[in-house]
This record gives sequence, structure tokens and C-alpha cells, in this order.
Amino acid sequence: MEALVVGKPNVGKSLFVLNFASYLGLREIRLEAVGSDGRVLVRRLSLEDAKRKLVSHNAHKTMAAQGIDVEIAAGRTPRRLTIVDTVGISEGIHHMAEIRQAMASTLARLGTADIVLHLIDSSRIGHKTIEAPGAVDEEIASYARQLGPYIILANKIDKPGSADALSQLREHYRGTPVIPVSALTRRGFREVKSFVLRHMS
Ligand SMILES: Nc1nc2c(ncn2[C@@H]2O[C@H](COP(=O)(O)OP(=O)(O)O)[C@@H](O)[C@H]2O)c(=O)[nH]1
Ligand SMILES: [Mg+2]
Repeated sequence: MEALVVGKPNVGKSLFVLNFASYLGLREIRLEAVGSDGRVLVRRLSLEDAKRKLVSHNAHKTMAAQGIDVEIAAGRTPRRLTIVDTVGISEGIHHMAEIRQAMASTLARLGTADIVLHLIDSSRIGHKTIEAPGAVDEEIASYARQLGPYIILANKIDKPGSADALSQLREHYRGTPVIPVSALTRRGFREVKSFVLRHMS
């Protein structure tokens, strides 16, 4: 079972993946990174080290898809879930080949993931300079919503002005569930977990 976490750069995908995995009970992060040559590299890190490595203000700190395996207690049998952190999808053709490759592989994975969690930075909504949701979000939404279980996570809801942003997002994406979350404070994680559990086959 694979849950793919997607969105624009800097929306909080990496922090969400790491803290959500920790919320589900994971204590050590076993990072599996698939390089551009297709080889799989495995590293074991503490949660804090993983955050230092993967969470950053700098866009595209996450270069390739990173799968984190967790077990979710669902009834008697724990179910295995792979939460996949991905490179941010941005508009235009990126100047680095590695990033272009990673974006292409994320888009391809949208088609095969069991669940798609689409993060949008709610603190950027309504700001004139940085448009959110942006064209990329529209593309992801219109493609992913027809494939299977899909939700929008309105992240950074801990920041000021988030109530407004949330209602704008809900209005904009009518028909798609929008869950307010904070990758930082873990708000909304319970709701995300139940969404994931509901859709685990
Ligand atoms: N206040 C706040 N900051 C966040 C939240 N999620 C992520 N950030 C910050 O946003 C920046 C980008 O986060 P990161 O996880 O690297 O984003 P990614 O590029 O989508 O993987 C970092 O400085 C994070 O600390 C959140 O829910 N609340
Ligand atoms: Mg990242």
C-alpha cells in the first residue's frame, strides 16, 4: 500500500511525511532513496537527523522519491503502509536535470499510487505574489482526483490567517475533501490517519 505525498516545493511535504510517520509510531527512519540511475540506497536515521537532512526552506532539498514504511494498526492485523515523500512539482522546465527527472518520476507515480495526499501551503493562499493554489495544484487535482483516493491537505494551518485560507480552498476544490493540517504541530494527523485507513484495501 503506497501513499504518495505531492505538492509544490516548500509546502511542507518532507516535514509532514516525517512527523506523520512518527505519529504512526515510527521511531527510526529507514530512508530508501531511489537515485536517478534507479539504484536504491538505504540509510537509517533518527527522526531529528532525517528532518535536518530533508526539511528545508530551500526548494528541492528532496531530490528523489523517499519511501518510509510504517505499520498501521487496523483491527487485528497491522497493515503496512509506505509513505512516499517526493520532489516538489514546480512550473516550467527546471534547469537541473536531476530535478526534472525527479519531477517526471513523481508525475508517473501519481498514476500508480494507492492514495494521493496533495499538500498545499495554506499560508500562501490569497497572497498576490505567490499564487496558491497555483497552476501546478490545478493540474495535480484534476488528474489525481479521477484516479483513486485523493485528498488535499491544507498545511501550515498553524500560521496566521489560516481560517480564511481553508474556506477558500474548500470552496475552490468542492467535491474533494480538504483537511487542515500542520506538519509542524501535528494538527489534523488523526483525520489523515482515518482517511488512509478507510482507503487501505
Ligand atoms: N509553520 C509551519 N511551517 C512548516 C510546516 N510544514 C513545513 N514547514 C516549514 O516549511 C519549510 C519547507 O518544508 P519542507 O518539508 O522542506 O517542504 P517540501 O519542500 O514540501 O518538502 C520548512 O522550513 C519547514 O519547517 C507547518 O505545518 N507549519
Ligand atoms: Mg521536501
